[in-house]
Amino acid sequence: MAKQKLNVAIIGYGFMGRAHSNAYRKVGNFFDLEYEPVMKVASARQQDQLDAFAANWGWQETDTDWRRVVERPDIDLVDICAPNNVHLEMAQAAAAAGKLIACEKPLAMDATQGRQLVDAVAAAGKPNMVWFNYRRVPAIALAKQIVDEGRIGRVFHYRARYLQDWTISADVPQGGNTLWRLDKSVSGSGVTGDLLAHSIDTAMWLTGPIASVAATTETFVKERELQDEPGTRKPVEIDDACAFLARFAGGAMATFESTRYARGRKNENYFEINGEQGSLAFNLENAHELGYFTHSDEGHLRGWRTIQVWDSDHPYMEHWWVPGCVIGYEHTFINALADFLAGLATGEKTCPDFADAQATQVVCDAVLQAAAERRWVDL
Ligand code: SOE
Repeated sequence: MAKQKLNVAIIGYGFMGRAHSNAYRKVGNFFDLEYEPVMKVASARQQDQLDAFAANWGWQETDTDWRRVVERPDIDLVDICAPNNVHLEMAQAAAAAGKLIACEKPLAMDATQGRQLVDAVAAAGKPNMVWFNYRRVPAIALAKQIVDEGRIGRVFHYRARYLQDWTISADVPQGGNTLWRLDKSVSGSGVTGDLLAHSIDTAMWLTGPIASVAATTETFVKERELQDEPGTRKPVEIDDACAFLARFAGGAMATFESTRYARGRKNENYFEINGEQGSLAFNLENAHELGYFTHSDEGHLRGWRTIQVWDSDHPYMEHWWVPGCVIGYEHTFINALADFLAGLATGEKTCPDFADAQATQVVCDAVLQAAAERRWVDL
């Protein structure tokens, strides 16, 4: 059957611009889909870097005016991977133009903006998604399957941590093209919106809504030079680290911790769930493994097992290589895009969409509020 072409416009060419471009290039090679993305136009502010990006990844055209791009009648899907402070205006414009939208996480700077975006896409009535790519790690998708099959039973505990170490040096500047994550006016928050948003998205996917939080945050380096204005120093306003307690609506309790000051931890995205009948454990630094303990094993055989999530029975894996050949970080974006494109054909909503991502945004806001006011915040 002839494929339906889907013209894509991407806004932004940073880390995520590359990850998403790779997904558009490869998705049709590995997934048999009704829709075929066409890499039509890339948009960003600096023409020379934009041209190099487009040539490297295969975008057909470039345009430094994102508004013109979003309004083009030949564009079907707008992919937003520009910094957080422009998600609102870009996604609002894309929704008003009736486009499909794929937006990088976090959805917005805060839950107030997130609410505006949920309303905008609801009025447009077009499918949308937010790239919480870790849901598409096969081992995390397998954890979801095991939970949904009822194998671990009632959940008592959820424990998550997301650790990195790249901002320890006080010499790392803030702002600019590459370090906007350290500038609150561009990022909205520090590790809470950037890293814990992933942990919260996964946690609520696996364990249901969060009902209340109590938190503490710290900013270890108080002042940093501006990347774009060498010699000028400004206070650092983001949360460098955040730890919070949570209670789930379903009765489970949780701890979450995140920092960019855990020397040696590059991208440790870890969680463990303890249920009445069993437990699950995952660490992104060994992304093809899922720890599983089931109390239903005979006593003398009982113990933690490591499931190597690399067989064709495992989520997503039949689309990739032969059993035993692991897939990696970039594949999570390809898997996510495949789910979105498959959903366009079946009419099934892709998760997480803007409404799901807004639920995470609301938790992030509550965490920051709880930390600022040193109290429990109910959602
Ligand atoms: C920050 O360093 C970052 O790039 C996040 O922005 C991503 O969402 C995370 O997946 C990896 O780390």
